[in-house]
Amino acid sequence: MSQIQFTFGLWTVGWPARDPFGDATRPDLDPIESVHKLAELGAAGVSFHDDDVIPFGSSAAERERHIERLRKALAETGMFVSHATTNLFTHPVFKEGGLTANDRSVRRFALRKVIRNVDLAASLGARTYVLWGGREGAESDAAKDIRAALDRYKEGMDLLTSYVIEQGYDIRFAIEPKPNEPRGDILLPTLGHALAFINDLEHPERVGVNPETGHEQMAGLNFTHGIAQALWHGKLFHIDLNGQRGIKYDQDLIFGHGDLLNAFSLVDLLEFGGPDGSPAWDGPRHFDYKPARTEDVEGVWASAAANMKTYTLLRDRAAAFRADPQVQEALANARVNELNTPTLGAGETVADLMASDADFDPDAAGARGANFVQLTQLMVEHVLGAR
Ligand code: GLT
Ligand code: MN
Ligand code: MN
Ligand code: MN
Repeated sequence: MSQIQFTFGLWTVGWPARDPFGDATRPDLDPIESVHKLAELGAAGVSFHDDDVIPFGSSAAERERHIERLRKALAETGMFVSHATTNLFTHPVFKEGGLTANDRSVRRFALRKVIRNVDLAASLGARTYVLWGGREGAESDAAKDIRAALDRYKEGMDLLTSYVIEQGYDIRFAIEPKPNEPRGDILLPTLGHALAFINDLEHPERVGVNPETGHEQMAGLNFTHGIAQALWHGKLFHIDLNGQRGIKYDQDLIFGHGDLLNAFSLVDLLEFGGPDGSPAWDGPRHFDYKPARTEDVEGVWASAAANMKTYTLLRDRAAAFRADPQVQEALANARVNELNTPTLGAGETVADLMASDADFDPDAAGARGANFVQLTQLMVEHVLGAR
């Protein structure tokens, strides 16, 4: 099987494990060293926020120096830029939002920050630019006019897409939904909200989604279903893989350390869900997780490797699942393939459909088992390595 391209956010391994209740448990890492370390571990690329490589408030000369170091590390390691994005959430200026802050001067500042980093992203060959609107939201229903906020979000997206088109950049934008945290309620809280919003943009073809496993699962949603729908719309532009256990704070666990069965079905979809079992997704397998606060720096690198190992193991398990004759039989028993047959025959009319009523016995069909559970059990046995 072909080599999978794994990529990591530089902020993931670089998280010093400061949380709302406690100080950092690890030292800050030099992002440039992280590029080298991830390359050694077998990753193919990295993603970054402007502030991950160019500390907020850097002078023009410092900025150039930081960019030069990154360029050099990428050249030395052969790593590519999986996506670039903007930090519109750490500095207090963004406490009430970036592109949708009530304060117009903040919105203008946020747009300048994005545009500056889009230029950098283009110069580094990035083809995807992510927008995670963690601070775009509110805690008070009365304090945010949601329709006006969506107008301003659209205004920002329209400006950015027009800008990359004018500049001739080969860049597409990917919106990353999240229901809450850090804001009490975030705008575009799920994949579905984001997909609907994209339809109303000036250049919808330049905008897709960057869904994160845990963010959909925080909303109680099935991540595999969400990714399948994003693929169906042709809107999966990037992906953030991690783990989450149910509806609670954003855990950002290692991939597979949350809902393992959902991780299995996701890998099966990404790797084998295309025509004739080809991959359904040809972009990078990108991890956005947080090395647990309990671990030291060595543990950080072990956790980075664990993401890739778990993904690869699940890919192998999914291949075995598909090759198992008993699974094939169970798929047939569950009529999985029949769903690909159009509901009406070629040339059939509504009258033909209505006339077919006599051929069908709803009581008999209702009494028939659908045979779904056997497939779940086979999936569990494959995941457990019992088959
Ligand atoms: C932040 C967030 C992630 C986003 C990153 C992109 S930043 O760490 O929690 O889910 O993908 O801005
Ligand atoms: Mn997250
Ligand atoms: Mn993410
Ligand atoms: Mn995150």
